[in-house]
This record gives sequence, structure tokens and C-alpha cells, in this order.
Amino acid sequence: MIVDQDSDSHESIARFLAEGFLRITDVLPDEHFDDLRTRIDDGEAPAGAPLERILDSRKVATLLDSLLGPDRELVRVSSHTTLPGEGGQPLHVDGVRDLRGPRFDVQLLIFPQLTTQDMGGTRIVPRSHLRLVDNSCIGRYQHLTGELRAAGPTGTIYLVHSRLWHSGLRNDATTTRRMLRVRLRGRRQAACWNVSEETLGAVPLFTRGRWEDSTSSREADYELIKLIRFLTGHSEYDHQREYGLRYG
Ligand SMILES: O=C(O)CCC(=O)C(=O)O
Repeated sequence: MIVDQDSDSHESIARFLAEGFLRITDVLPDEHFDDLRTRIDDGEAPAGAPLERILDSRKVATLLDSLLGPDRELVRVSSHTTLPGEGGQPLHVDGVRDLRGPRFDVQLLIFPQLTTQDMGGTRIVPRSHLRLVDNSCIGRYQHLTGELRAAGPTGTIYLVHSRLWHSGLRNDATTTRRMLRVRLRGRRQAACWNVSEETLGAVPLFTRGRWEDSTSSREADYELIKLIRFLTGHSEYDHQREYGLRYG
């Protein structure tokens, strides 16, 4: 399904590409997520109807159409339950080293209950998706300036780029925390973001990550240009900046 895109969704896609994630709320009523939470607790495979309704909701589908294209496949669904006092993963990227160039998958982190910061949430590092690393070699970093905790009210969903650095955190609260992670892939992803070069020029895309030094920032900007060209099909997009980064 492709639905009309408004400027709001263009800004959202730009933010996703620039930061590596997007937070959305108010996708469906809270009761829907209660059902999902019960299924997680019952150990049922939480794919199926409750997940499909989320993926088909207008808000999520509109964003996924521009990030993956309308032809998508479900790669993996996993549930993550952290009991009080448990949890705490090293920073990592899911899967093996991803050598697909600018192609990427989108992971949805779905929080089916109110998830407060002290329940852990998921630590994410903005703009880290632009720096290719092996799965666990970043586990030595305890804290990075600018890192965030993904959390929020019932039904909060984070769309994250599949190469974003992240980790589940320790649950310091007295309530069990649950999260459903869903990985999606576009079968024909190239040029699926239907945006004009003029609109692209007006949305903010290039910001320096707080944890980046000048070299990693330059490399990340260069990767971002390649990513935007791939997703929009505008093969000459921002060649002045590209030349500055390559030869300046
Ligand atoms: O529990 C979380 O928030 C993240 C889990 C995760 O990243 C993993 O198990 O690979």
C-alpha cells in the first residue's frame, strides 16, 4: 500500500536517515498493545493478527513504504522480557557484518506497556548506523555522549536502522519490561522514497553526532549521502558536499 506523503512524513524519513531511528506514538489504542503483551507473556509467537494490524496502520505503513518500498518481507520477530533486577547487554549491532552497501532493514522496537527509563528501555546511539562495525566489537564502550534510552508510553514504537548500535539495559524497576522486535526487509528498496530534490534540500539532514570526532563525522556524512542517493534515486544529490568531503 502506498499512501500520499505529506511534508511531515518527508521530515520523518529524513530524521530516520540522519539519526538512524524514529520514535512514533499513538499508532493504535492501548488495548491493542495489551493483547500483544498477553501473547508475549503466554509465550505465543506474537506475529499474526496483532502484529499485522500494527504494520498495516497508516502511520507505520506510510513510513515503511518510503524506507523499504511496498514489497516487504518479515525477516524475524523476537520478544525481549526483562525481569526486575535483570538485563544489561553490551552495545552491539544485530546480525553479522552487513556488507549490502546502502541497503538496510528496518527493525521495529515495540513497547506494549508503559516503559519508563528505570525499566531499562533500549539504549541507542544516534547516527551510529552510518559507521559499519562488527556485531560485538563495540561492546567495550560503556557510555557514548549523546546516547539515548528508547522508552515511552504504551504503544511507543521505535523504527531503527538495522545497523544502529544498541543494547537492552538493566531493569532497575519493580515491573517486568517487555519489548517486541520485528525485522523487515524491502524486496525492491532502491528509490522507494518518492521525494523531490527541492524538498530534500529543505529538510535538515546533516548534523554532527555528539560522540563523533571530525574524521568519523566526515565519514558518516559521506555514508549519509550514499544512503540518500540510494533511497531517493537522485544519483547526483548534493555532489558539492560530496566533493568537499572526498577531496577537501
Ligand atoms: O532488550 C532490548 O532492549 C534489546 C535486545 C537486543 O538488542 C538483543 O537481544 O539483541
